[in-house]
Amino acid sequence: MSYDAPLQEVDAEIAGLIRQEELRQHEKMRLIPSENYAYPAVMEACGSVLNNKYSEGYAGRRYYEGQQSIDAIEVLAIERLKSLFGCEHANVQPYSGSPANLAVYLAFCKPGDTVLGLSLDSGGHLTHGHKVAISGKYFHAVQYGVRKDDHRIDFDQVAALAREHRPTLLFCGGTAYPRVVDFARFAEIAREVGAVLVADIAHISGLVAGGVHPSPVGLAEVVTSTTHKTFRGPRGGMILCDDKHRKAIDRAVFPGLQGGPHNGTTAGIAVAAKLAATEEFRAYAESIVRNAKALAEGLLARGIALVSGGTDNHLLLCDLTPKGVPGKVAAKALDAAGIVCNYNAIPYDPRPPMNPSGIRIGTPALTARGMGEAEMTQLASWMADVIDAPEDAALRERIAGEVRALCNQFPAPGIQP
Ligand code: DSN
Repeated sequence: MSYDAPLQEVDAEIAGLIRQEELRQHEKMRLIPSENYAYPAVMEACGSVLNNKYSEGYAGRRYYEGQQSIDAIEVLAIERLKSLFGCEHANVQPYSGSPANLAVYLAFCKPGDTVLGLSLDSGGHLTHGHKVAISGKYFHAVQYGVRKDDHRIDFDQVAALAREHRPTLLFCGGTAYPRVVDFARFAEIAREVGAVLVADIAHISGLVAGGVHPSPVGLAEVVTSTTHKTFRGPRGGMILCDDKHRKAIDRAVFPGLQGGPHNGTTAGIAVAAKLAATEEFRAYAESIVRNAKALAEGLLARGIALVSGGTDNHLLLCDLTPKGVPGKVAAKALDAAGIVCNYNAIPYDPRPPMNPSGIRIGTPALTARGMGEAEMTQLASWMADVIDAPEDAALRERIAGEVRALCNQFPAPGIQP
C-alpha cells in the first residue's frame, strides 16, 4: 500500500464511517443548536497543507521560520474579525471555546479569585464556573441564574451577588438561553463592582455578525466565541478585546495555555469572517431567527411548553414535563425519526442532568440548507407526533422516511447525497 494513496485505499474503515456520517448529515434534520454545516470553502482551508506547519508566537514574532503564508493568513483573519465586529483586537488561536474562556481566566485571575457566571441549569456553560470544571475548581465561582417565573436572567440577583462577592470576572452569555442577552445591563453591574465583563457569544456570534442580536463589543471588555456554530466556520475559538487587554490575552493564549496554533483553522476563520460580512449572511442570520420563531409557534400550538415561552434567537428549550416524557426518551425517539436534538436540563430541573426534563433544539443547520417557515411548521408537527407517542416504532419509521424525502429537496452544504 502506498502511503500517498487516498483515504479510501489507505483506510477503508475510516473512509466508510466518514461517508456514513455524511449520509446522516444529509438525511436527518439536525437541530442541535450549536451545530451547523461549515462552508465548503472553510472545509477546504482546514484540510490543507496548513496542517503541516508549526507557528508558535504571533505574526512577525514566531519561534520557527517559514511563516511567509501563515503570518499573512493570521493577519487576514484578525483584520476581518476586527472589521466585522468593530473590535480593537482579535486573537484567533484558541483551539475552541473552552480554551478561549480558560485563557481569559489566565489573563485576569489568580487561582482562588472570585468569578461570577450563569449556572449550567439556567443555560450557562461549564467554563463559566461549574463545580465539575476547572473554572469551578481553581476559582471561587459564584453562579447566578434565571427567574423561576419567566426564565429570564435575574438581574437583581446578578447585581446582589456582584456587590457581595466583587468578582474579578463577570461572565455573561450561554449555551441554552433562548432570549436576548442584555449586555448593557451586565456592563453596568460590572462597572459598578470593578469586574471585567466577559461576553461568551459562542452560540450567537453569527447572529451578532449578521445584525440580529445586539453586539457586546464596546460593552464587554472581552468577548469569547467558538467559530463553528452560527458563524459557520471551522472548529475553533476566538477572543475579541479592547486594545488595553491585547497583551494579557495574547500572552495567556500563547505561551500561557497553548502551543502552536492550528493554521488550517485560522484560514477557515478568515474565510468565515469574509462570508459573514456579506448581505447573504445577514439574510441567513435573519432566517435563522425567523425559523426559530416559526418552530416555536408550531410546537406551542401542539402543547409543547417552551422555557421562557419562546425564543429571540436561534434556539428553543422544550420543557417536556407537561407531556410526561423525559428529555432523554424524547431525544432518542426523535433521533430514530430522523430529527436530531439533545436532551437538556431546564431551569430548576427536578430531574438529574443525565436524565433531564427538556430537549434543546435550534435552526442554524436547517436554515443553512435553505429550509424556511413552511418546513419548520411541518417539523413541529412531526416532533409533537413523536413526543406524544415516543414508543411508537411504526410512527418513527414513517416520519424518518418523510424527513428523508424533505431533506432530499434541501441539499446539505458541502455534502454529495
Ligand atoms: N457543546 C456546546 C453546545 O452544545 O452548546 C457548548 O460547548
